[in-house]
Amino acid sequence: MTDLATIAERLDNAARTATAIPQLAADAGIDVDTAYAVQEALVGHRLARGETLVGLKMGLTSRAKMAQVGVDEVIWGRLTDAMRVDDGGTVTVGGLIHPRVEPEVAFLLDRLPEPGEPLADFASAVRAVAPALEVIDSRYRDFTFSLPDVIADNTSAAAYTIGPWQPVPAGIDNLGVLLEVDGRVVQTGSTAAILGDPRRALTEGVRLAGRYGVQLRTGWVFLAGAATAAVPLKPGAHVRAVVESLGTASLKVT
Ligand code: 0L1
Ligand code: MG
Repeated sequence: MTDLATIAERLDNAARTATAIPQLAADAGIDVDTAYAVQEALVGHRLARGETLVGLKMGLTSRAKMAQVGVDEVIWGRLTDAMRVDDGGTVTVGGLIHPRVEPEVAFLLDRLPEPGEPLADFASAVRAVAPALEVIDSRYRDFTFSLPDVIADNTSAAAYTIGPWQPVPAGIDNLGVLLEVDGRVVQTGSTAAILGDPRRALTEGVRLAGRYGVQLRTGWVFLAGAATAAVPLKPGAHVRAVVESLGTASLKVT
């Protein structure tokens, strides 16, 4: 049996050296709850290096994503300031293993939502909404993992870009979403793919974070999840998420 600290260290090393590792959870007998403890220890390495926790992300919030990775449960991970790439900024794939990118919706939290609060009240908990891109990069070989493995690996979080913040529109449950690479549409979807309504990702995030003792904070970013499957990120590419009524978020790849 490998202890949690050792697993967190191996995942941290894998990310820092951009080296894929074998899955760890099955051999170590790690269940979902324990995997979240590994995730906390893993992100603890980043915080010890001076990074700051700035938000949460939801993962596997769409059927397309669940099917893509063969897992059928919503998961959450932690975002730090160092993962953020300016809108229009650059991601270097050399520091990543096998990165993929996906279009998302981001919330800027205002007041702290209560677990169990009705969906309709959440508009008042959110200061602004934005189109976003998330770069994910599993630290596991072949981008293959079990549910506890991917949770321990901070849900594959690597980088994210937020487009211009917008006032919360009346409805965000069925906005068209495009993912473009070099001006060509490579994925199409709708915000409805995010648990039927991206606000539901927030209610789920509040519930799950509360279960694991994490309290969301005013000013935190919340990535609600992908509206389409993720696509591989290749050097030289210009990637853009277009979300109807919200605008665009983009990044370049070197
Ligand atoms: O953000 C996500 O939906 C990713 C969750 C982890 C699964 C994956 O790496 O695709
Ligand atoms: Mg994502």
